[in-house]
Amino acid sequence: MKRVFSGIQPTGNIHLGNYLGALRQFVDLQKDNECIYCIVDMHAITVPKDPETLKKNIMDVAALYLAIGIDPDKSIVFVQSDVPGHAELSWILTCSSYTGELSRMTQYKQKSKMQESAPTGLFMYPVLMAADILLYDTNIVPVGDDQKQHIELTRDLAKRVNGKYGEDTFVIPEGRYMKSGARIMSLDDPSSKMSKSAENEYSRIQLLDSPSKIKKSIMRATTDSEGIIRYDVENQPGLANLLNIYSVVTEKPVEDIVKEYDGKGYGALKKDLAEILIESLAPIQKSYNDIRNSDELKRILADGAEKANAIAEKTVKRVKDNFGLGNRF
Ligand code: AQP
Repeated sequence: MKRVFSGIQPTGNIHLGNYLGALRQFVDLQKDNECIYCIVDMHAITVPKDPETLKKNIMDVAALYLAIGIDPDKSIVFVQSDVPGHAELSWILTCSSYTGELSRMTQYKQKSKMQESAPTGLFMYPVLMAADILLYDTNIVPVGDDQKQHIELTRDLAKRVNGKYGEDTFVIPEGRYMKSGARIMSLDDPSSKMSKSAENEYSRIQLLDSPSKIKKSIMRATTDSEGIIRYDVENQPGLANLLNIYSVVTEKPVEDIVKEYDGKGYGALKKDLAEILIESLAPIQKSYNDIRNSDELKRILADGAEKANAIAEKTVKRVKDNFGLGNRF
């Protein structure tokens, strides 16, 4: 059995990109692997957060994890800051990383631009992410396309440490990306990815959106003035994004959808896509509402933290031994 690890930030507004790019694979991977799914709250504070909102968002993500089909009897579900090993390993890895490689990270460059002095947490984000993954001797990391660079950095750090401190220090993980859906674009600007923090709420479909919000977002989605339905990412990126979403959700090939809507216009495609999304998100929303306020949720997270901690402690001990740290060998 392979070990799978991934996480999502409790920053609210979990959207279709998060679902189709990452969360969807979390469920499938449970069948044949030992899965560990984390709510990465320490990543969320790289940008200051209101404590009450953060607490609520953590429980929201936990409920969503279960609502989409993550089974706590099969997978470990827990909150990152409940396991001290993440912070501990993050420091050890920091000492093997370089400012040059961290400043080349695209996400850091995007999030820190326009700021005279960027928050250090934002800069260190990829090292904490590497610690999250390496702490569990992870083999597979299911993530969206936008995380490829961070996964490569994790692999580089692990190999660098292994070369210096012993090949048994870290297991080298691999990223797992969806063939389709790995990058869902924003509905109002198809040149950037769909994102939780975008100001315009109609730029994304959130998993808990009402039917009317879903309809509005899709009907308003940016397309083009060509008026011809075809899949052309370069010249008709907005339409291509809608076709992509349609294809991933219905599991129909894009070419079949293009044929089906030939001559029908964008309006018909958008109307049907909105209905499809409303229908496919309804069961997730129903289970979410059943689970969100149950006492069971806290128990599942406490149980998950205990199991995660048991694995993490062993890794931290091994890594500290290899580095010559501590006095409890
Ligand atoms: N648009 C996307 N398409 C496909 N996958 C995506 N992911 C995010 N956006 C898309 C994947 O979702 C997982 C969880 O993401 P996260 O919450 O840890 O962080 P993120 O990538 O920073 O998400 P957002 O929505 O883009 O948030 P903001 O706006 O705060 O930056 C990851 O596996 C990610 O690849």
